[in-house]
Amino acid sequence: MNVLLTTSPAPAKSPFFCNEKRFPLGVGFLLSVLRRAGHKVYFIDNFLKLTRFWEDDFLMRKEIDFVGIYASTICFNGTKEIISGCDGLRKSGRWRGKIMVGGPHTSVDIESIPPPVDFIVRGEGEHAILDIVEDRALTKIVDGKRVEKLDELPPPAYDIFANHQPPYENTVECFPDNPVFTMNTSRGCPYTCKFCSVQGVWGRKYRMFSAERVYEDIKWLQKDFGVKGIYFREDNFTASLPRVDQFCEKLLMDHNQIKWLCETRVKPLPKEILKTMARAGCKWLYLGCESGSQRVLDKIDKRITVDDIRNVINWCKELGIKCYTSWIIGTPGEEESDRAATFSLIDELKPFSAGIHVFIGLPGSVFYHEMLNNRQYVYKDDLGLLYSSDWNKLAIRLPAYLAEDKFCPSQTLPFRFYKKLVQYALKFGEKYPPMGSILKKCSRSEVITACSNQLVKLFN
Ligand code: B12
Ligand code: SF4
Repeated sequence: MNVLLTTSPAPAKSPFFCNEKRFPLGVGFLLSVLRRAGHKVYFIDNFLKLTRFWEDDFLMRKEIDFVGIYASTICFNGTKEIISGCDGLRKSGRWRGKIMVGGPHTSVDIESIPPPVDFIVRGEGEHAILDIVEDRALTKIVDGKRVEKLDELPPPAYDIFANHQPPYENTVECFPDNPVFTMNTSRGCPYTCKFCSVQGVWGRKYRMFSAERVYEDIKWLQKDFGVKGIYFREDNFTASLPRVDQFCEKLLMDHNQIKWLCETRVKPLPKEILKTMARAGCKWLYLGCESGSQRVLDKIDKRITVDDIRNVINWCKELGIKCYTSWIIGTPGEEESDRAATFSLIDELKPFSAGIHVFIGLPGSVFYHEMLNNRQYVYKDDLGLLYSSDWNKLAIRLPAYLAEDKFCPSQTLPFRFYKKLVQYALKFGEKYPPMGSILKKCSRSEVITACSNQLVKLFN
């Protein structure tokens, strides 16, 4: 079969940062399993660059049998546009193929998928996509069977991504050399942080590629693609400490040791393992710290203490690992004193970088369902995202959400800027009514101009 896999274009404006353009590795796994089974694959990354392939003769020219679309909640309006474009071609009799949709959005809001879609895959796609393409799928909704032994999967189609035009982002701030490739080596997360939608998408069972396999893939990426660094772009790279230890052991014996960074929690992350990670080439950690208030950490079910945060950041400083720390303000039940504790902890610890994010209810998270059931929100947008009454007041992100330019202040904010920005945002936010009323009372363009002008002034 001829299969086109494609991602959905990013919205023009979003409260989420949509300018990081890295490999869509999940789609990469699907491309690889399809190729391994003998199908011909095509790939168009609309998230990277919008290509309105349904408006020309691409599907007919390539005799595409299936179009498979990666859908995320944030880009879902773009997904709908692709579906309607492909369905339009079918209705006009020009194309006869089938449409399938997968990705995180199908797991959290299946009802939103429009009727012209022939197959909707919830969860993992590797088994499901073969069942669909090889005519074994019996129902429209296919519950993707989990891949229990991830080592049995081929690596994602890095060849397609590495040679892609336009190119993907392949640098990270902390390494002088590039290319830096992303890897995704685990699925699921055993924790239940209430703001996080990962359990809604992946479940709590943690599955992973073995340390040996991760190491082998890195050697291959170094050899075939000249890769200089690896960014483990996944929810919880260190959830299995024995695997981290085995992986580091392999790297320690390697004369061509790769530099790497990963995303993780502060607990469990003992100093001993951090020492080993630093020796094995770990340069940077992206840490979900979330709050400096123990009351909030408990409320969001983070299962860490403020001292855990303190320890890890201080140890990393000693060991030469830079910390990008991520914080959330405005979670349900948070008070002014909790936020003050967060800002003062950031002030005390002075991490390399602090990204401060204003809470938005994401489908699939525990808070989302609580907010919906208790009507604890002032605004629900067209994607179903929930905004609490605090959102506007705390809207550090408001300028990014509304501004026309690319400036997104809460993303990887260098420490020297954060304090000024927070003070400013709190002051500025109070001048405006909550989000719901902004949308009703002001024209968007007025707010856009106000926000972007004032921020530009602040930074100049
Ligand atoms: C790496 C990453 C990125 C990368 C790459 C994105 C990508 N498309 O893979 C970049 C930096 C570009 C990115 C950007 C964003 N991301 Co991101 N990202 C991730 C992360 C950490 C890992 C993605 C991954 O590799 N997963 C592993 C692979 C195996 O899974 P997968 O990609 O979902 O694909 C599997 C299945 O979904 C399915 N499948 C996928 N597509 C299709 C298509 C068909 C036809 C079929 C049959 C099956 C199928 O099969 C695949 C293989 O099993 C996830 C968290 C997570 N655990 O997934 C968040 C995640 C996907 N991101 C998220 C968000 C919100 C964003 C952004 C809005 C940025 C932001 N500010 O947060 C943008 C939007 C990007 C987009 N294209 O939609 C959310 C999405 C939530 C939602 N409900 O949609 C997630 C789930 C994290 C979270 N907070 O919950 N992200
Ligand atoms: S925030 Fe991180 S640790 Fe918590 S549930 Fe989500 S992925 Fe797991």
